[in-house]
Amino acid sequence: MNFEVVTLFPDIIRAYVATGMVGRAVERGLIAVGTSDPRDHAVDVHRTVDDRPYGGGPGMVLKMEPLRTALRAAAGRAPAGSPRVYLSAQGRRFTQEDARRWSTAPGLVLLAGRYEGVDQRLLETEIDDEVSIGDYVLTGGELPALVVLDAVTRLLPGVLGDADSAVQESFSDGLLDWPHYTRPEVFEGRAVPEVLLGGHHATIRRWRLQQALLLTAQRRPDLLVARGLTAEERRLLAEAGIEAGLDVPVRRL
Ligand code: 9D3
Repeated sequence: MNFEVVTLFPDIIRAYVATGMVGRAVERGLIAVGTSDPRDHAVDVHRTVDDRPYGGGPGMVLKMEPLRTALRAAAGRAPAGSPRVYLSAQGRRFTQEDARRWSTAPGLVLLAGRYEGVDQRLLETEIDDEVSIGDYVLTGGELPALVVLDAVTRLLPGVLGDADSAVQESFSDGLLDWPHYTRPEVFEGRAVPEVLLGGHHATIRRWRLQQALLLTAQRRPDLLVARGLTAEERRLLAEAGIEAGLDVPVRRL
């Protein structure tokens, strides 16, 4: 899959995609990541990419021309039919469902905004979708573009190992993860839960599911409502003193 990122700070993108699991995906030819810098497409001597907002007020707005040229250069390197996505604080929330959908696209063109944003006419004529990664204020769209790239990349065939891919299919799908432990068995007086030392598979499985359910009920009850609970899961929660209300529907597998 070919990602093209339009950004005034291509170094941020290059640094991240050289590293870790995404870096491996690049090395193995599973993804390619290009960047396109509007500054390289500015035509005046100062290489101007921004200008003052019509109507006044603070901040600057990314200008039509260098941005459109950079975006079209990026889109031209991506396969036909690659969605063009603008990362912006005004966008709808990016979700795992978007990651899944975009993981089957031929490519993805990501536009990272800076300053107060981009000229509205560019969004109307050149952009297919506009997403935010959450309700906090960042300085630009580069980190969000990397968040999208990262979430999409790990879904591509061959990127995750078999073990990780299998985990995605497991019974705890839609829940927060259970707690993890590794050696030593006791660290500064804190012991690993006894149940994990026994090697009793069914018991461990049950305990992990119960832990995942408890944590999800405490921190993300919205996930439980969205997912529903089987009779066994409801029992595991009740055993730990949490009665899931009628607002948590019955889960049908
Ligand atoms: C007047 C309000 N503006 C500044 C405080 C709005 C504003 C402009 C530019 C707010 C943030 C930004 C820069 N952020 C992004 O480009 C961005 C973003 C974010 O800030 N939070 C979550 N997701 C995203 S995606 C792009």
